[in-house]
Amino acid sequence: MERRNFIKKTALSSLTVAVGTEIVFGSLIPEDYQPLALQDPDPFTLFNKDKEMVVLNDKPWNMEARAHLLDDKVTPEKYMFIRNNGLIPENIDAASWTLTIEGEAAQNIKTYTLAELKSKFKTYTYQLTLECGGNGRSEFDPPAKGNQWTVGAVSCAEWTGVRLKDVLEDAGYTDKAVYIGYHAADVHLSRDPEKEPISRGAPMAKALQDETLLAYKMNGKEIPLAHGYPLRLVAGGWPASVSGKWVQRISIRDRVHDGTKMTGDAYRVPCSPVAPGEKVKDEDMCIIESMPVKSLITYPMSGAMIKSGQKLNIRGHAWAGELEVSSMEYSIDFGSTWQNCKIDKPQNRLAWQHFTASISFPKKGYYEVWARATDSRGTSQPMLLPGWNPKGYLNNACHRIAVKVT
Ligand SMILES: Nc1nc2c(c(=O)[nH]1)N[C@H]1C(S)=C(S)[C@@H](COP(=O)(O)O)O[C@H]1N2
Ligand SMILES: [Mo]
Repeated sequence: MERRNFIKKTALSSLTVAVGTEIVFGSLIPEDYQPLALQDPDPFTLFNKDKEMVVLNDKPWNMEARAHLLDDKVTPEKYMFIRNNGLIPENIDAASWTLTIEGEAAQNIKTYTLAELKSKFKTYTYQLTLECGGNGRSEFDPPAKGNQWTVGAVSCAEWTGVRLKDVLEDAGYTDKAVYIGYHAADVHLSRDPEKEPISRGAPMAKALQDETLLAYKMNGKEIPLAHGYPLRLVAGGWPASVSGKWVQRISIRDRVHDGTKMTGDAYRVPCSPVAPGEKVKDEDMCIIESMPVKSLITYPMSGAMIKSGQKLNIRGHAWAGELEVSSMEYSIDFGSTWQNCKIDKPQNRLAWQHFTASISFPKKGYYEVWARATDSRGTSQPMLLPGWNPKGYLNNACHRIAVKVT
């Protein structure tokens, strides 16, 4: 009888408060059991996301936007995808948060508080495009393991912080420096404190770019918890995995950083093209650097209906990793012919660019609008799929929407 009285009275009363009504048979709830009503918190409320966002995984949390949700010129928090490799750190205290610069090629090991970073270094604000290396993975065949992102693992928010370059120069580094690697506060899914969920980085040249930030604000406010509060590395134009959230340490390495998800086949593609399904040895896989040219039609939604004789005004964004998008076109005949869109200059380097077009259709019926961007080196998006790769990265195929003219 003793053993059946599983739950303590005090615990029961707090559960009752949380559930908002009497828990009939509450005294029989096994110890350490969490009633369903308190499990699986609504992820949209939890992360301030719009209900139209799509949850791909809850352990860890991964969530993507749909194309039409990315219509804003600067992506608001509610439409920003979340990609976590581990568990979001808990009980963050920004007042005691520090960033340490260290590593084989660091002149000094130096630790800064957030307040020191903010007061010691000049502040910069940039719009920066962050796209997950696996965005578009769901279209590859044979399929690749991992989150089946469609088109929505991309964002362009406005980030404010100090330049990584200024901090690295303040700490000092030797001529042995080739790479930086980040170490962050998130927790491995196994909860093993010895393991890091992810620890990636970038060559010194990228680390020292003007736009590579240690950011403490997103869209003019403190960075939301899911996106790296209170301090985040932001390296626009590269796979977003380089932009370490919750960053606590930056190592200045004398070799290519070999942290978690830097080695093996992670965030790598075959150095030269392979046939779909082909096995590729790790040593024949190369680290992804600048992301490829890509675009997204954010208005209207696929499935738009318009009246015959009416023009359709489309809009969206285009980006090209480290490069600029130099031209933007659309096709209504499955890629046989292409017409120009109007494309704006980026707000700053590494920000996505906005395009518009006003489209006439020759007669009633079903159409698809395909959009194609070309970068400043003359490389265009592939119409259907780019080269297959084992991990399903870098799908920059033309985005398409269906339109009916009635
Ligand atoms: N510390 C830490 N940083 C991280 C990650 C992570 O799991 N932990 N995920 C990376 C990956 S793979 C991506 S695509 C981006 C996603 O950024 P977001 O969730 O702010 O959109 O964060 C990167 N930075
Ligand atoms: Mo990613």
